[in-house]
Amino acid sequence: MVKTLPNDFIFGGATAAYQAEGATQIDGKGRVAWDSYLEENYWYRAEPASDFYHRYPIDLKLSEDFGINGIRISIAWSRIFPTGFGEVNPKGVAFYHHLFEECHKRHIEPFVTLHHFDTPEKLHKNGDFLNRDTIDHFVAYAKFCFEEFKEVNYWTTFNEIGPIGDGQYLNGKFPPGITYDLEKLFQSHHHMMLAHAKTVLLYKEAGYQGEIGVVHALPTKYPYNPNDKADQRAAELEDIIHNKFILDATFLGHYSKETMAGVRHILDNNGGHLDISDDDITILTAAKDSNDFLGINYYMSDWMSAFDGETEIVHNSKGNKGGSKYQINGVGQRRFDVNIPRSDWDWLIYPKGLYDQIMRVKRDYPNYKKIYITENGLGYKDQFINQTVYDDERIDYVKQHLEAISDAIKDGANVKGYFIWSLMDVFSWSNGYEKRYGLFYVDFNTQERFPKKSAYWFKELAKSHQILDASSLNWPK
Ligand code: BGP
Repeated sequence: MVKTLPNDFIFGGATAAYQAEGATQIDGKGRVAWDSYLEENYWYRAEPASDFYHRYPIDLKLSEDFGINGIRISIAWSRIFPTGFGEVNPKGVAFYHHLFEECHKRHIEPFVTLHHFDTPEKLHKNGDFLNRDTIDHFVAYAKFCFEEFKEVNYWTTFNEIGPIGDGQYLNGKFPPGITYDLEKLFQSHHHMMLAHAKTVLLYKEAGYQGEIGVVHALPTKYPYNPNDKADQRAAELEDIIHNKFILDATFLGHYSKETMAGVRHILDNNGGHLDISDDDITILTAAKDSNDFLGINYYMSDWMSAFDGETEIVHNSKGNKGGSKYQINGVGQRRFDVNIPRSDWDWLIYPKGLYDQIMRVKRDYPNYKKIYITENGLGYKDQFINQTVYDDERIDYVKQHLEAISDAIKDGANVKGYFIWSLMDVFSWSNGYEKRYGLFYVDFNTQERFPKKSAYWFKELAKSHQILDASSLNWPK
């Protein structure tokens, strides 16, 4: 039987300022840590990206034409406050007013993220979110945006506090490129969660009419051998690092006994000590019931076995299947010898993991209110043929994940929308322009857009709310 999605469901596309806008050095934008980091470590740059800074009217027109009624956009902090605080840059403010106006003109609801990986360079150099001053600067920036952009109805504080910490302090693929430092990882998670909680409190206390939430990436973690106690523990510990620590902070307002026991075990093995004060917990507790929604980004699951050897993480950034390695002393090792399809970048494709993750939030954090799937999609080396991309693999990936969402809704979860990553092709933080996700193909030389087969499929989906096969699609190519 064909599965369906509710009438009021949002069919959205997701973007992020740094990956989409380009225009990094104009109109008063301040530098971000990524500007030099890409130059020093990668083969691509944030220019031209998808030139969204100039071409957003085209992308929004296409979105409307293809049935999309929601868009995730992030504000580049350093367009508003070039150094992270102090003087406001009026051109940055004007740009976002125009962008939001165009969204509404096209009947596309903007879901606006305040921070999507792009801390201003000056704050980054001062320790980024390891420095508690950054929390205050973030809250001040958020306050400015709430006052200024009254046309925004949906705010997200942070995109993916988990992967930011991973990239910065665990696998070292994000600036400042530190590896295997689990103390910094948890401390940064904690400070970002504090910044989130303070911002939510401020928003609610000021009585703004819109909604506010946070977006977490929640990859589901399973034991490699489900009957092996040590593998079960490895999955639990991995889950604490990537999911449970930040979910606890969001919805419990403290870190549960099991979470803290896991964190202590991880830090005993890897060194480190956390600074979490009673005052911090008071703030988290005060905010825990004020999240209007949780955004879940879900791409993959992992299978874990116990591991006590030397920590080593190898990132497969070029899409050479089989190139990844991930093992943390006293935590576990990711296993790839499982019978699960995987992408060229070694992401294990498991739609049931999304169902399980949604149901876990419903079960363990019953004060979650509602969920949007704020990112999901397939990174692929698209072939551009006949002015389009025959991306049946992507359609199949999205279809299976939407079916998992439909099942979760049937089983009582309150999921209100789905934003495909990504709306149009953008570059990938640590994998460049070759890893494409978009509904709209972008020729990065000319910046022309071409709807892929998946865009036509998504249009049908948004119209009918039925999750159909790619083969049933009637499309012009
Ligand atoms: C999420 C980010 C996005 C996007 C996506 C795909 O972590 O929020 O910005 O990049 O993942 O990941 P990647 O680009 O690494 O393939």
